[in-house]
Parts: sequence; C-alpha cells; structure tokens
Amino acid sequence: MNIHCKSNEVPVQSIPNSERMRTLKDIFMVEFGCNPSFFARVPGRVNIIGEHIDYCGYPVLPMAIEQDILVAAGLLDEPKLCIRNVNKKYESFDVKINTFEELQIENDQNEKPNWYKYVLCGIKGALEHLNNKKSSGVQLLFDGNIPPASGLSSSSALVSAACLSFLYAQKAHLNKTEIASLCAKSERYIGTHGGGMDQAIAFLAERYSAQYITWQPLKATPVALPEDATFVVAHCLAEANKAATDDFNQRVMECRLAAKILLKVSNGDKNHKITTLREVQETLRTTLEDMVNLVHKQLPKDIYTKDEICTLLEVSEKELDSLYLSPNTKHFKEFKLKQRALHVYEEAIRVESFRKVCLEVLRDEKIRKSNGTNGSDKTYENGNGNKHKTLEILGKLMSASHESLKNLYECSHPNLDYLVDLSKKMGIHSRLTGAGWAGCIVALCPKDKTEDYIQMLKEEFYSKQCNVDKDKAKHYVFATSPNHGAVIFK
Ligand code: ADP
Ligand code: NG1
Repeated sequence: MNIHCKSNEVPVQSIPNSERMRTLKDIFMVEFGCNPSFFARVPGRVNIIGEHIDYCGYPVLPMAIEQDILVAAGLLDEPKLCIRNVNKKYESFDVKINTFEELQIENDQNEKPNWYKYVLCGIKGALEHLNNKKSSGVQLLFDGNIPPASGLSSSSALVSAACLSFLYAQKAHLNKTEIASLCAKSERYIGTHGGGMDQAIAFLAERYSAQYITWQPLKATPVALPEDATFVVAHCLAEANKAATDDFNQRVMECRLAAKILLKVSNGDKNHKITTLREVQETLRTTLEDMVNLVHKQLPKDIYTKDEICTLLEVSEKELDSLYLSPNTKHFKEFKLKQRALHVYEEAIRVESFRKVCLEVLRDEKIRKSNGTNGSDKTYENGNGNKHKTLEILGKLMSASHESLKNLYECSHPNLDYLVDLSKKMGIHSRLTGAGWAGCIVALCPKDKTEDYIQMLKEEFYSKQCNVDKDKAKHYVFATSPNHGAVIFK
C-alpha cells in the first residue's frame, strides 16, 4: 500500500510482510543492536535494445527486472557511515562523513573496486547535492540478488540504493528524474563514464511496459511490448566488472573522438563543448542514415593512431589527453573510430525501428479489441501455424544488434556468442545485454515457445557445456517481464 506517492516522487510504501524483509530486519538487529528506520529497494534492469548508445546521447529501451538491491537503513546522531552486507563475502566498512570532498573513492586503475566503494559513490553524490548539509549519519545493511558484473545493472542498483536511502534519511525530497540523474553522476566516481540508462530505469520503471528513455531532459515514455512475446535472460556464466578494465571507457572515448573528428571535418568546427555523436547529428541537422554515410566517408580507416587524431583535431597529445581522454585511456596509442561510430548510429536506428513496431502492434491490438476481430493479415501470418511476423521483425533487430556489438563494438564473449547461436538454431533471436564482455543475453521468445526454449538452454548449454545441474540452472536462465522502479518501505 502506498503511504504517500506523488507520481514523480519515489513512492513510500508500507513494509511488505515477507520472509526476506523479516530476515533483513533480524540481521540488522544483530549487526547494529536496533531496528532499521526504513528500507529502500532498487531493481536491476535488462536492456531490450539500444546498447552502448546512452553515453552518446541516443534513446534506449530497458525494463526493470524482479531482482533487486534491498537495503535496511538506520539513523545515527554522529556523522558516520556504517556499511554491512548480508552476504559475508562482502566486507564491512565504517567511515566518518564530513564533506563529499573528503570522501575518497580512489581506485587503483584496472583493479576490481571493493563493493563498498559503490555505496560510497552514492553517498558522495548525495552529500554533494546537499552541499554537505546533513542531519544524521546512517547504518546500511544491503541484500542483493542481481547477478553481479553481468550486464543487469547490479552496480547502479547498489549506488542508487545508497544514494536514495541517504537522501531519505536527511529528509531531502527529489523527484525521480532528479535522483536518477544524480545517481548516474554519482556512479562515475567509480571511474567509468556510463550514460545514465541504468539509474534512469531504476527510478522511472513501470510495471507492464518497457521505457523509451530520452536524454536532455531525461524522460521515460512507456512502450508496451507485444502481448505474445516473452523476454528471457540467460547468463553465459562469465562475469566482467566494468571498472576493473579500461574496455568500457575506451569505447566511450572512441565515440567522443569520433564525434570531435566528424564535426571538425564536416564543418571545420573545433567547438570543444560538443562531445557526443548525437550532438554532431543535431549540429549537422541530418538523419541517422546520413550520419552512417558520413562515417563511411569521413572516418574510412580501420585504425587511427593517436598522432593521426591529434593532426585531425589540430591539438597536441597533451591537449588530447587532458581534453578528451579519461585517466585509464590516455595510454592508448590506437583507436577504432569508424567501427564504434557505425555501431552507435545504426543501433540508434534499430531502437527507433523497434519502438515503431511496438507502437504499431499496440495500435493494431487496440483496433482488434475494439472491433472484436482477430487482427489484420498485415500483422499476423496465419498460414504457418501461429508464427508471428511482428516478433520476427523485432527479433531480427535484436540479432542485428548482437552482430554489431560483436563485430563493430567488440564487446561480446565466446559464451555469449554461443548462447546467441544456440538460440538461433531454435529460431529465437537474442543479443547480449548491458555492457557486455561477459554477462547475459536477452532473447525474444514467442510465449508458446518459452518453456521449450528455457529447457533447451538448460540441456544444451548449462548441462552439456557447463556441467550445471537443472536445479541450479534456474538461477541463470529465467523469463522476465517489466517491473516497477525504486521504492522506500517504511
Ligand atoms: P553490473 O553490470 O552488474 O552493473 P559492474 O561490473 O558494473 O556490474 O559492477 C558489479 C559490482 O557491483 C560487483 O563486483 C560488486 O562490487 C558490486 N555488487 C553487485 N551486487 C552486489 C551485492 N549484492 N552486494 C555487494 N556488492 C554488489
Ligand atoms: P551495465 O554494465 O550493464 O550496468 C553499462 C552502463 C550503461 C550503458 C551500458 C551499455 C554504467 C553504470 N552502466 O551498463 O550506462 O552504457 O553499459 O549499453 O556505466
């Protein structure tokens, strides 16, 4: 039940009477000797299409999943932060909190950050937002079930849960878009230059529909997914922590450099403010299709050396490092600009096509329901069983997205490719979801094939390839549907 819920604020609901909440409360009592004052829940997400384009300014299409980070929070009189995890593999950490400037989150480059540093990111961002004004310290006990480092946004759920609970403890009121933007900014303290999709869907998600997320200003528009489709997530049994390698930032920087060069060679503009591929499209007032042609024309080489980029942009290496590169990408001597920019513009086209088809399906379903008819031949192919043409169109867009991520963006993993190929043999289209380099695929499955598909993956991948028994495999492969966003329980 909602205790209070302005539509644009994070809802405050009464505490669910569940085993998990009771256990969390009991462990909180053991850890801190008192009851929690409130709880916060932030979901993970699966991105249906639109990968590695949020940080280039393009819309994406994620939905929240059932798995989440749940945190129990207590208030402290002293300015202190006590961080605990139900899972003892995640160590405890206590720290004094005075100002956000003093809260250090330095990470050794290319080392996996300690988990509590993601919590510190959320607190640092919140403190900065509050201009260091705080009324209490906090005790936080976390319990998460999002597969970590697997492209389902466990890190952002953790950062967001920390930021949300700290702000709530200080009685600060932010609307959902404000807090989503704040959490996106906060997570960058870990060192990765993400775009904001994960934090946006964490707060703006709604039950029953995916969200078409657009930027500047941040906005989420619900997109109803076809009723006869199920989205299945399958873990490839490899993990990759984004902050532990320079791969993620390298891609972000390559897109940034491609944007600078495209703008410079197209209209001689050295405008340092423009850094995203979308801003270039907007400045040139042209279509995504024209941007694809422009990339072929203006970025013809497979590899650009740092020297070549400096010459093209008329900057010194020192300027290039300080103006455009992150600390962990300054050492790179070669960059792939054509491939990355092509992926981004073509993926942005795929997102638009996917959304358009979903809108058409919805419109047809509405017409069908109001007419009491069984649908038009345009949308449904009745000749060959109940094969759904629309799902095939959407599926093909997902397959094309995977091919592009594998070949142009080079962020796949052999296990992910194996899962995608295995799915294709059964006529199911799928793609890697999230950052990649490991993690999960998301597959679009006709509802009536879902059980057979999951069964096939359990046998052919988890059992035969990875020796995982069927009971355990259910944690790695599951059907999912759009869930709601973050809540406070009190
Ligand atoms: P993702 O793609 O899931 O966001 P990242 O590589 O960005 O993956 O971040 C994963 C990291 O988040 C983990 O290595 C861990 O430090 C932290 N994390 C995720 N889930 C939890 C959890 N339940 N408890 C503690 N830390 C977690
Ligand atoms: P994951 O690693 O799946 O949570 C990351 C970025 C997103 C987006 C995707 C790729 C962060 C926190 N998340 O998501 O913004 O760029 O990769 O589409 O950086």
